[in-house]
Formats: sequence, structure tokens, C-alpha cells
Amino acid sequence: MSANWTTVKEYQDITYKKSGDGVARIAFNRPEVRNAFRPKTVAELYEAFLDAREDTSIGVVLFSAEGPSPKDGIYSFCSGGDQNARGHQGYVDDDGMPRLNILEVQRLIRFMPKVVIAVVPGWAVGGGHSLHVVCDLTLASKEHAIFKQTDADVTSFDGGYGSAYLAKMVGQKKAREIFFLGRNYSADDAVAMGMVNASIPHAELEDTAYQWAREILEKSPTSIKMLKFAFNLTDDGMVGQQVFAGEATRLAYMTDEAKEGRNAFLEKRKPDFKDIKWIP
Ligand code: S0N
Repeated sequence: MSANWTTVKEYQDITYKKSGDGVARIAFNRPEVRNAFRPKTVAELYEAFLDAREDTSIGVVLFSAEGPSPKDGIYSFCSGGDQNARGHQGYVDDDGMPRLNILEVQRLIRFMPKVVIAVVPGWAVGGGHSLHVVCDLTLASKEHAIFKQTDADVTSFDGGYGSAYLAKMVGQKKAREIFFLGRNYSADDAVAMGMVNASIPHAELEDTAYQWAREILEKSPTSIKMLKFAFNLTDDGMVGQQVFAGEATRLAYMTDEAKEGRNAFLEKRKPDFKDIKWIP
């Protein structure tokens, strides 16, 4: 099953498409530097993810990458922060402002009420590895995906979801091995560790991701959203509770008793909840 993609907007560092049937595809497009992200890349990612989040026709986002590199034919998902753009206090673009804005994209992925699937065609390294970790699901190219953590090589480490949440997936010993030794792991290794859902023949990777998205789109949107936030809750502390509880409040708004509470206030009278059952 192949998607019929339409470009939403032309960007410099990413591509952004929608299928017309509920799936968005946001992809890195700097394959000549293994899809490293500079602040411009991150600003574009943020805008596209925000659009997908706000579009009520979209239920699943595929987070992928264009490629291979025109220089050497090698595939990559993302090699993390662009080391050429890294200044003294963060990553710097034309405006001269040092930024660590990839963390805002991580939070957008984490808290958006839709499923985000990382589609990893090649290298997932450093901050690129962290991005796949924060996605809800990961599918990876059997032949070309390589997972690697170089954060400790370049003194640019993700002490948040990229490491601590990874440890929840693969266990403390394995997570420490990944970060402390910085070795290469294949898609099959990553599946065995529990940080990737499936290792897919490269030629079928994008279609398989679209197929997974279509399957998810057959489910109840409210259930998927509440389940995502429930899975997040215990690892996200009070913020996790806030996000989950906000959706509980939204569900409460839909009840007769919530309408009575609002109407009573607007009509300047006491609310009358006596017909509302105290369901056990
Ligand atoms: C990906 C690697 C392993 C691929 O190796 P390979 O196949 O041998 O290719 P190379 O010849 O090394 O690379 C090909 C060309 O691409 C350029 N390039 C690759 N990666 C980068 C990069 N990250 N930045 C800039 N350029 C890159 C190469 O220079 C080469 O170019 P040419 O052809 O001109 O020579 C290998 O490339 C590799 O190890 N890359 C570096 C990976 C890395 O260390 N990344 C940074 C790790 N840290 C982070 O990403 C953390 C950032 C982060 O998430 C964060 C965390 C906390 C707080 C804030 C942040 C934040 O960023 O905001």
C-alpha cells in the first residue's frame, strides 16, 4: 500500500507532505550531512509538527528522512546537532542566537495527541538517536539503519528523553552501554533490545510505515490519544499528569453535568446536579 503524497509547503531543510487520508510525513532533507539539524532545520520541523498537530484530519505523523546522500549514496535518518552550527552556548544560525531548540521539537512529539512513527532509513546518531527514542514507534531499514550514540564523543549529551527514557526501553545496563561505548547497532539489534518495533527490508520501509499508520487510523482517536498520554504519564511527572488530566477535563466538558455547571454560572443561579448519578 503506497501513499499518494501532496507537498504541504516547500522548506529548505525538510520536506512536509500529507497523504489526504490522515497521514502526515515530515522528513529531514540534508542528506549530504547525514541529516544533521541546524536551528533552521529545527524551526522548520517545529512549524511542520505544529501544523500536523493542529490539523484535525491528521492522526499519524511519519518522521522520516530524504536520501541517500548525493555524495556517497549512504542513507541517514539524522546525525544530531550540526557540529558546524554549534557555538559556545548552543546551535547558531544567521540570527546569531545560540539555541537548543531541538528539545522543543522533542516535547512537541511527546505531547502531541497523535501517533508519531520514526521511520529510520539509515544512521540515527546523537540527537538523531534521541529523536527516534521520543517517537511513539520506530520502524527501521533492515539493511541500512545504524543506531549509535556519539553524545559522549562530542560533549553534546541528551540527559533527558534520549538517555533516561531510552533506559526505560532497553534497561539501565544496555542504555549505559549505548552511551558509554558509542557502538553501532543494526535494526535487528535494536528490535532485540526493545527500542525499535520492526526491522523492515529497505525497499518496503516507507510503504510499511504508511500501512502501520493506516491501521492506527482505524482505531478510536480518543482511545489512541488517551493511551499515548497514559503511557507517557508515569515518566513525565506532574507535566504528564497535567497533559492526561487536561484531556480528562475535556471529556468531562462533554457531559450534561458540565453543561449544567457552565449554564448555571452564566444564568447566575445555583447549579442543579441532583439528577446526575454517582456511578460507582
Ligand atoms: C553519523 C556518522 C556516524 C556517519 O559516519 P559516516 O557515514 O562515516 O559519514 P561522515 O563522513 O562522518 O559524514 C558525512 C558528511 O556529513 C557530515 N556530518 C555528519 N554528521 C554531522 C553533524 N552532526 N554535524 C555536521 N556535519 C555532519 C560530515 O562532516 C561529512 O561531511 P563532509 O562530506 O563534508 O566531510 C558520523 O558522521 C558522525 O559521527 N556524525 C556526528 C554525530 C554527532 O556527534 N552528532 C552530535 C551529537 N550530539 C547531539 O546531537 C546532541 C544534540 C541534542 O540533541 C541536544 C541535547 C541536549 C541539549 C540540546 C540539544 C540540542 O541539540 O538542541
